[in-house]
Amino acid sequence: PAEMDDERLRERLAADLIRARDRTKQLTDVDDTELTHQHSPLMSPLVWDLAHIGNQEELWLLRDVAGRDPLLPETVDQLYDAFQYPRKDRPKLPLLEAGPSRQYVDGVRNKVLDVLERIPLNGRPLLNRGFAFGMIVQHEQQHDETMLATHQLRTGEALLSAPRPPRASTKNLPPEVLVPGGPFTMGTDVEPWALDNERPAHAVDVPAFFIDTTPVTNRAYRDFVEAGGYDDARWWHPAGWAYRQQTGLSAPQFWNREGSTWTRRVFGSTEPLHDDQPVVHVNWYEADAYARWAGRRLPTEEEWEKAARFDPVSGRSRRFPWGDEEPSAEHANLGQRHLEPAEVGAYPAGRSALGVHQLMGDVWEWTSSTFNGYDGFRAWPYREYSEVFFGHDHRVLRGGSFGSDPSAVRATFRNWDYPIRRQIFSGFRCARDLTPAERDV
Ligand code: AVJ
Ligand code: FE
Repeated sequence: PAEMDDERLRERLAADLIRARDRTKQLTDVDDTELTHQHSPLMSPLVWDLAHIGNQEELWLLRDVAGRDPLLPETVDQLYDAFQYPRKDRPKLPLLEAGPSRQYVDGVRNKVLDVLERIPLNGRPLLNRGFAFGMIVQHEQQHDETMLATHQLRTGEALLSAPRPPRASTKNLPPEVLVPGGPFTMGTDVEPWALDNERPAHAVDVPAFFIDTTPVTNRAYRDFVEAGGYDDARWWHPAGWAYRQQTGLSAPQFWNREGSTWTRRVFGSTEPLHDDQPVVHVNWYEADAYARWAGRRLPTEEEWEKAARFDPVSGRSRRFPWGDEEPSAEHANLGQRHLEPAEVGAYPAGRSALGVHQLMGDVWEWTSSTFNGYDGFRAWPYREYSEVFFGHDHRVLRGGSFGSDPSAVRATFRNWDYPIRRQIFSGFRCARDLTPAERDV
């Protein structure tokens, strides 16, 4: 979307809207009981996500951009405001039923495609380079990832299928990569669809550190489990230990021990644990405890972004680890092309300038940082996207998962969640400081 003329931009936006909707349809192509049932108190019924997708689209593209009147009565409209009712209470609300929800989102979309053909794309800041449409594409894709997590939480037979992810093509990678000290540019002023919390671009001086070449694997994490890591308070953040005691967590979500072998439930089927895939469905406390056990730590958000974007030759920050081109199937496991992370070493073409692999896709990566605005942050276009979440105990996740669409992630993208959450497609990689001897070199 950077340097396109208006005609091409319109085509691109329409194509992205249609692609997002195809995915939404796939995720909601279930019978009415499945659609309206709540599969976990952590999640909305799928029918809420569906109508909420249409409602956000109506709010921004029909009411705001095109000046149209609301399509739903106020009493129904407000049910789709995420801040009115928590997820756990949503199934009890007088929501639109399955059929009317589908009709509503289709009706909104038809009108939006009409608006997109006519509206001047440079008339207002909100429309600059198609931002409002890009924001709505990303919003739909974000809820699609949320609905994908709901599918993973369902019990019963799988409703989704996809080909297996690629196997590792590069083995024997060095375990860690040195990221040299010095300033780099974090965040962005130019990325056309960047959300407010990714802005502004600013220099950050990051001392030298080592970062894992790949995300932590099931094999490595299982060693922690089998070494009794869940029973040793030494490795845990105090709040994490309290949570672990209270809940009895003993392994990542969806893991099962059968005798001496481990299996994992993946979208309705039970599979052997794949040693070389990144661990997924761990919360921040589990990631933090593993890192301490391994004599390491989680990277800060600054460190993660420097490892992903910094090009030591030009000194500039890239849009993606591999360069400025949009993600393709060779670069990263994104876009729900597969329903699980790929083995580490499966995406050599997606490595960063410094040689760090699989920063984008596969699993969201927990960082040690809490979620806040960068210096110079300005809420835009609405405070409820980011600002209302600042200053709480949310931790930042980076890089996107196999369930994140390429249109909704980039190396500046910031996700966040509570440190106890693990129904998201979350994993991590570790980092460490240089030893005194390494510092002297
Ligand atoms: C950025 C993924 C934390 O899904 O809760 C969706 C995105 N904001 N609707 C979320 C979002 C409003 C948000 N995350
Ligand atoms: Fe939303």
